[in-house]
Amino acid sequence: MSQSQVSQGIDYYSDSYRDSFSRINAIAIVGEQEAHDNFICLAELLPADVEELTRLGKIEARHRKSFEACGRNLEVTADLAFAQQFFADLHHIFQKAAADRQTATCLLIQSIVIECFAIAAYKNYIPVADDFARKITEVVVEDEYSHLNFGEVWLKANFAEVKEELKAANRQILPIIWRMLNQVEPDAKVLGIEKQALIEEFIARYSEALKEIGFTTREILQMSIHGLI
Ligand code: Y39
Ligand code: Y39
Ligand code: FE
Ligand code: FE
Ligand code: FE
Repeated sequence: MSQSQVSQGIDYYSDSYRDSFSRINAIAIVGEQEAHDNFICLAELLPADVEELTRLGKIEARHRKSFEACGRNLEVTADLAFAQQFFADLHHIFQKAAADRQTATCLLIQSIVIECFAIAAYKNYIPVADDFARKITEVVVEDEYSHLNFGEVWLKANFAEVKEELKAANRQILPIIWRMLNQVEPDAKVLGIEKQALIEEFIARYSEALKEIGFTTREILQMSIHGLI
């Protein structure tokens, strides 16, 4: 791409764009690495699905490489330490749930919540991305829908046994996602992504997933409110 690509009023090579991109790009890189690790961990919890989960883990590793290329293309050094911090709370909740063999909680974190977060972010990034990153993100977001599907199918098949665990996990996780959203907002805005649009897409994807798993509309509303309190 040309060094001076400017579209929709965004100067991809300005200092302020590249400063914000160093954090958002790092969130995508570290997020994809976390997603890889989480699917490998889930493969141990769900031996029956080891092949499929290993396959999903490999796709996440490929996503990480794709986003590393997006950073190189803009000559940005990703702020990986910032991103590790950004994911730390979610990381530790996942680790503890895995140690306690709470498979449904682990699936809710990775295959539902983080995937909805990824879809909300990527879908809103595509229209404002530079040419190189846009093409990459269009491919990545299609994969994320299939990752979401894996969690939906498993949790739906085991709904009666995991329902209460999911409600408790939702209560623990949503406030963290909300904090993450607020933390990313200023940098997302510099990239041309509005917080309102992120929230709308997240809630749309998340409620759709909860409905698919088996929750009633009333339960979904209750669970959303619990995320706020
Ligand atoms: O399953 C996945 O691939 C998820 C880990 C990835 C989430 C990455 C989140 C990126 C958020 C970027 C913020 C843009 C506003
Ligand atoms: O009403 C609700 O369910 C809100 C608590 C939940 C937070 C929504 C967080 C949206 C995060 C989107 C992040 C996309 C990068
Ligand atoms: Fe991914
Ligand atoms: Fe760790
Ligand atoms: Fe994914």
